[in-house]
Amino acid sequence: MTASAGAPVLIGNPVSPYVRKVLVACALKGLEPELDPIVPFMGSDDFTAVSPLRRVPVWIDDQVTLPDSSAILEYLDDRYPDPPLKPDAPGDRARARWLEEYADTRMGDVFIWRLFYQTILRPFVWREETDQAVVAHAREVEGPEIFDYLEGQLPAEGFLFGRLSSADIAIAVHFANARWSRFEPDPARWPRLVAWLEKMDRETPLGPLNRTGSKVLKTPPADHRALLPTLGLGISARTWGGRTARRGVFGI
Ligand SMILES: N[C@@H](CCC(=O)N[C@@H](CS)C(=O)NCC(=O)O)C(=O)O
Repeated sequence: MTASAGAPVLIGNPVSPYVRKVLVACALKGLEPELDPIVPFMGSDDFTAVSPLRRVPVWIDDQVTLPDSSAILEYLDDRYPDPPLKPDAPGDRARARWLEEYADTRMGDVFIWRLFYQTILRPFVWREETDQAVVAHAREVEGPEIFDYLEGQLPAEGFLFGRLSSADIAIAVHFANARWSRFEPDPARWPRLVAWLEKMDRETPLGPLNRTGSKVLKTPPADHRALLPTLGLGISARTWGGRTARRGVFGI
């Protein structure tokens, strides 16, 4: 199904790291999608038709409906190649794909499904108690393992592959959600990681988008559609949002 002959639509709100990932790519390429800022788990019945896993982001334009951030970035890079989001050399391109996959899956597991889910979504969406053992394990074991791995992958300075790439974006987006869950890398233990994060915040569209996400997080969902245009983001006429939360297809 393709929906819009006009501006592309991006379903999802900027609190989601995967939605910010797509918004960073759009900002770099000069694209201005209209947002349908639904809260995860709050999609309508129609949402399943565009996102069979009932996850955001979903990109809808005159050519495709795509329910996955990496597929969306590949598509945007094919259709709007300037500036490219992948490095040039085959080895670098392969490593960029791997790091993006690592960010989407493992960093998503730990920073979204353990920390952010347990500390913010679980109490506020499901009215359930945080599982403190899960949070402690993420903070003490799993998060530091991720930081160690990234510290070994990052260069002494600059972006991962010289110019900014989809791998930098996919990794960096998770850190705002970790920070909102009160978890940040210590610069004394992970100096490259922290210096690179500061560069991402300072020199790429991620910095302003993280601040947008932070404002959305502090705003009741009913007011998100009114808030986002005041922060420079367009809103779609149609919504795929529903009135009640329902468990995702993975049972979370
Ligand atoms: N691999 C997907 C992951 C997307 C994802 O996990 N989105 C979360 C929000 S941050 C979601 O929609 N969760 C609701 C659910 O799983 O039911 C991507 O890269 O787009």
